[in-house]
Amino acid sequence: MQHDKIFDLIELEHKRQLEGIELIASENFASPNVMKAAGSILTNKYAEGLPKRRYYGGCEVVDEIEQLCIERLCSLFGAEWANVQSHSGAQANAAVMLATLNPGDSILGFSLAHGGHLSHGSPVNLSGLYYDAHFYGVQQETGRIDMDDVARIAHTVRPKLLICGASAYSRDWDYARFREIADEVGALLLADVAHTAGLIATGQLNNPMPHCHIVTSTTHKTLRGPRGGIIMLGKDYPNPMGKTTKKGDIRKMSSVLDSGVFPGTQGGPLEHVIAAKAVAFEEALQPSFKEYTKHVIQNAQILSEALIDAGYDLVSGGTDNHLMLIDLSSKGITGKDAEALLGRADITANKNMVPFDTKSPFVTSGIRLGTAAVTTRGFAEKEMVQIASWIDRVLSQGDQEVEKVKKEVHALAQLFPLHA
Ligand code: DSN
Repeated sequence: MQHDKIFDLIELEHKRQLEGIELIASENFASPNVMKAAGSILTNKYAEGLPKRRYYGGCEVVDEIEQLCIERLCSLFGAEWANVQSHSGAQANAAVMLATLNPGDSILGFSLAHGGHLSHGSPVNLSGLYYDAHFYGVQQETGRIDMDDVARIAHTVRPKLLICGASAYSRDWDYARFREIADEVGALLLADVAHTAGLIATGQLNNPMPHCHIVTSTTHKTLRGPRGGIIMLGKDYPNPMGKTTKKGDIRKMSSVLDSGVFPGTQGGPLEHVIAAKAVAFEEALQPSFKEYTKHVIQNAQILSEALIDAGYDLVSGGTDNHLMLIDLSSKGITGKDAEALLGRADITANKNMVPFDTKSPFVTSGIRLGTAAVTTRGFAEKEMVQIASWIDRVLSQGDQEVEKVKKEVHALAQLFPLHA
């Protein structure tokens, strides 16, 4: 059989992951078992529908796999119901909106320019094109969301769907207050915990499940699973159009959400990925995963303090979770250039808008860093302090330090083999 160049490229990417330092806040390293399931023969199977209610024959085995995945996810988060078929977090959000809103209904989410997510109403995303999207942001002085401001905007906009959750916000969320506001204006409350899911599941951060009507997430960030999305129902289940109904309406709500996924936004589920999600959820139920998530937050705090000591401005002055946003405005370097310089030293991070940024999303004034991946690798306090020092050397001295830092990065990475 002819050799396929794709496998050479996969090996090159493997080398890149082994040799460098991964600080992209939305990335992690899935376990060999998660990757084994994701790369399995389950990719051959069509299974449109839900366990025991499929449109194809031969689904007896994948039914068991998907059912186990749902059960593990519900026990991980204390959820009453879950759908594990969404191919991604953005698609999970699209499915929720399709299921619960009419085109043109108003939604209120966290501004993308302040750290929110594309799928929460950005004008270039389906959520902003089909719905009437409004936004809350952070306060300029504190870099934090002001809940009185959220309430004020919600009372003006009267959204059908209020969304909490972010891609670049380093502080925890007050889900209880969000719920009060949602109840005041008659909105459904959606928490998208894509970034913080693993930290929430192990009790390191506030839990949205008792407060939010619907919770979506990805499975590949702090949850350390395969790339994918999930939808869960929390404490109560109002009917899909936001009218008040008695508690216990879970069957109705779950069935509209199921339909939002299939046939609303997707066809056949990826049963190989669902199997990999099930493996990851079982891993996340183990005590060692709780220890891991504690270390993720400790490492983020050590890294953020070391950066502040080195003279860097962090939005909101620090972090409660796994990520931080460096505002480089006072350093005379853009996010774009910082990302490129760090990349040449094999330190991978991403440029990111900071709140009230004067630069475009392609340039930006910020860099976002996260500790989920390096913590999986085994990095601890000493390595975090070292990373802060490398970032400072590269960003403040530029070209002359890049090659030297790169050698040091490779030397450290060799000491922490992936999946040793
Ligand atoms: N692109 C992801 C992130 O980096 O946060 C969110 O979808």
